[in-house]
Amino acid sequence: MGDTKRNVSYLGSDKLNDIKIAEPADYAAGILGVKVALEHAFKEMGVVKSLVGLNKMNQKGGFDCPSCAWPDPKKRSSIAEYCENGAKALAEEATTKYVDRNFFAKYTVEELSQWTDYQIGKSGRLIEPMVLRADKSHYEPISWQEAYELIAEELHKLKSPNEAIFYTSGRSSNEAAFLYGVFARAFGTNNLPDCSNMCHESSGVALGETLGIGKGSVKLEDFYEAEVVMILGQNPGTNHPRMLSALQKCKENGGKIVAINPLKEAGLSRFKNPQQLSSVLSTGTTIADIHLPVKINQDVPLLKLILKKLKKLDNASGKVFDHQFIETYTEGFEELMQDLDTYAEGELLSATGVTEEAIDQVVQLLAKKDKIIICWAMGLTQHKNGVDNIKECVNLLLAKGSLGKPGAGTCPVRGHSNVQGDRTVGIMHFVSEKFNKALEEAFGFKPPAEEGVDVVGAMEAMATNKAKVFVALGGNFVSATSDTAYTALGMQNCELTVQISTKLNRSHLVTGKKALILPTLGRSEKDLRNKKPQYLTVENSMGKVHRSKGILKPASDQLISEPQIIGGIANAYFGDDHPIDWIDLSTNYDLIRNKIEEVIAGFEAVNQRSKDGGFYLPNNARELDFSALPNQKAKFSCCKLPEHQLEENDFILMTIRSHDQFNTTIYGLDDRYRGVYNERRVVFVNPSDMESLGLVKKDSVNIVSRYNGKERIAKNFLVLPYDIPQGNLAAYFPETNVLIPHDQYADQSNTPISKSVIVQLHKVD
Ligand SMILES: Nc1nc2c(c(=O)[nH]1)N[C@H]1C(S)=C(S)[C@@H](COP(=O)(O)OP(=O)(O)OC[C@H]3O[C@@H](n4cnc5c(=O)[nH]c(N)nc54)[C@H](O)[C@@H]3O)O[C@H]1N2
Ligand SMILES: Nc1nc2c(c(=O)[nH]1)N[C@H]1C(S)=C(S)[C@@H](COP(=O)(O)OP(=O)(O)OC[C@H]3O[C@@H](n4cnc5c(=O)[nH]c(N)nc54)[C@H](O)[C@@H]3O)O[C@H]1N2
Ligand SMILES: [Mo]
Repeated sequence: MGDTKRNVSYLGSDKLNDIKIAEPADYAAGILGVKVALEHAFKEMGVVKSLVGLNKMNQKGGFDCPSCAWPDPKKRSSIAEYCENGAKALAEEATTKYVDRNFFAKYTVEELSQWTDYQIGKSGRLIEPMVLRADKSHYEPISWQEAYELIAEELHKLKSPNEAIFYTSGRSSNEAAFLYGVFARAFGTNNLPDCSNMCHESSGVALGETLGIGKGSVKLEDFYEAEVVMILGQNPGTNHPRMLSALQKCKENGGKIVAINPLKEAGLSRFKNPQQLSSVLSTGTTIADIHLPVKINQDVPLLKLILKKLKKLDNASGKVFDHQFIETYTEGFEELMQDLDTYAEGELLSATGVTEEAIDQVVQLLAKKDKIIICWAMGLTQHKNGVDNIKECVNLLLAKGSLGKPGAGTCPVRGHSNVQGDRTVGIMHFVSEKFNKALEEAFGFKPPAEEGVDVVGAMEAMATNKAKVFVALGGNFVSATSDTAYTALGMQNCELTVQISTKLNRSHLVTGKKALILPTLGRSEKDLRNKKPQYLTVENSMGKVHRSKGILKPASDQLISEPQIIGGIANAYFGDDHPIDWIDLSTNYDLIRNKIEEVIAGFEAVNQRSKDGGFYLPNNARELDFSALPNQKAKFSCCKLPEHQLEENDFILMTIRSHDQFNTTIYGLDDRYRGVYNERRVVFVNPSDMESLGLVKKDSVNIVSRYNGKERIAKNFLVLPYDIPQGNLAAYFPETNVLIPHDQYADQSNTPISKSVIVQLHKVD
């Protein structure tokens, strides 16, 4: 399967395990969550390291949880300010299993590539730099200096700087990401694709265009005051568990929660707060007051219908929409109202698949309230019309005047713990004149003026031999991107692929002709430079920058930090007499922060303020300042309905996360909340669809997509009956990425359509 040039597999084994199935859970967290968290931690790190590490996670003076980007509350819990999945993330990073030179001497890359992602990840932490030389079958040790020189040599060989690609994943720090972006531009390219191209890029585009800032407007405290929180396309119980505490507080203060999701996710049903004994012992807090089981990608019709119904009520009373707010701060309201008139209610309703009664409950609720927060994640962004999905959310908030006041606003819930910060400090493939000018003033070189490639552009550049060197600051490009076969081909076309990583993953095995593994310190580990402890900064999902300082002993004394690695590469490339002193910068991170302060607005006195508890970056939407937008007004948008050309037996598949994974890192084989144990190769199907296809529980199927005449197959999945809308399917990624064509992505944002893949199920006999 998946054989490529070096004869490696880009998919790994598809053998099935002995699956166990139970009823889906009806509550999240609770004591079982704590038990599972500690089991993972103790198994990977041992008891002492677990307790030391967990005790410092998300606490003042400690390190930022490497899992999601949810902010820390002002008053931290004395028991534990982490969640089950944060503990799993730490366990994964601070594991006491190591991948050393003996490991690589024992297995060829071809052998390792046959393993599952789960087996690969569980082999342990990377602890020394390794090289895979051309035509060799094994990785071998290499010194840091030799590794830097190899990279410099390959970069010097390129005909154009645009033949190199510098990818970033969102675990990096502000300091590392900034230095990396400076290096790429000094080298001469804006080829800076980023994991957020596959993630919240649609949010960035939609919010930038309508509100003048590509980030959310709310602060954590807004949740405590909100009257209504709407959660669309997000599974916080698994992916942002600490958000449940904020929702619990919202409910205690009288707020209502509306979940809009094809699935009735456990975390949106009930929550037993593990930090409160009373909560654990009781039935917990009901989270969603109303759940609208919308069909996949029918959020636009649903939001249009809600707006249409609100409009009718407003026509009668004049009090449902905030006309003064609309008049003062916005443009395009009349056009939107006229556009809504062109849609029939019945047409919208039948597209959503939701009952009118349930929608009316939401309309009644929204009609009377104006402290409304809308939260969303990948269920909205990863569609062809991902940008429109978010513009419809903005329409609703603007019409209600629900922005720039306590308890109201936009909340794109970010993925990786510093994905927002990386973008803030300059990881972007497009050109900002303001940024380039500031960079030129701070460093004295002229940054390239030509736009670079994003993730889908990078995939194409490599597959068509336009790029020759691929460097990744974290992440797992091969498994995370769409169209695994195409990405694998592109990686193998490269002369050199370089992975700066903490853990072994498939991108170390499906490589260029030559490949380097540059192991780095994790968030939780102490970073000493010339015996001086260094700290890093990160930005959370709500635009607050704060300090993160590792406290655990590094997994090996060969490990160095991301800034140091970047400084080493840059120094080898430019030489010692370059005007930028890369070694100095990467030895004392205060110096990098000084430069960030010079280049990026809002970082004034960052060295001082990041130590003093952190600070919020400027946010014009929060301040209702739309002066940077074309007419100095926030914008309503008229969006079209989504289109799917379905043929007989076609389904729409969403590729989602199980409870036991962090993107391509597989913590375990269970998805406890959905009642699936010991297997990831499952596809969730509506029982009536199973009947019409003649399928029974645990039948084995291949999932097949066909776009532009090309068939793609994900083999060997077990059918599970599930409460999912008819015509819709769900399965986990990365196993299903092989189905998503590289040229199917969202308009404007280029985010792969990971949540609406058209597929068929073919029974395997
Ligand atoms: N433990 C853990 N935490 C994580 C991650 C992880 O893998 N594991 N990943 C991190 C990252 S990078 C990110 S981006 C976030 C991801 O966080 P989420 O976006 O919550 O992750 P997904 O599993 O992709 O879930 C998407 C949700 O959207 C719903 N959905 C799918 N399609 C639609 C649709 O068309 N409309 C609506 N309304 N809903 C839809 C699905 O049923 C599912 O509940 O989590 C971050 N945190
Ligand atoms: N089909 C489908 N595909 C998807 C998605 C989906 O919902 N469906 N979601 C997309 C989303 S939202 C995202 S964000 C991308 C994620 O894409 P990536 O960010 O590329 O992938 P991750 O799996 O998060 O990367 C994990 C690897 O990062 C490395 N790592 C971990 N911590 C550190 C660190 O501190 N420093 C360094 N240098 N390396 C570290 C480890 O080696 C680990 O193996 O995947 C996308 N792909
Ligand atoms: Mo993400």
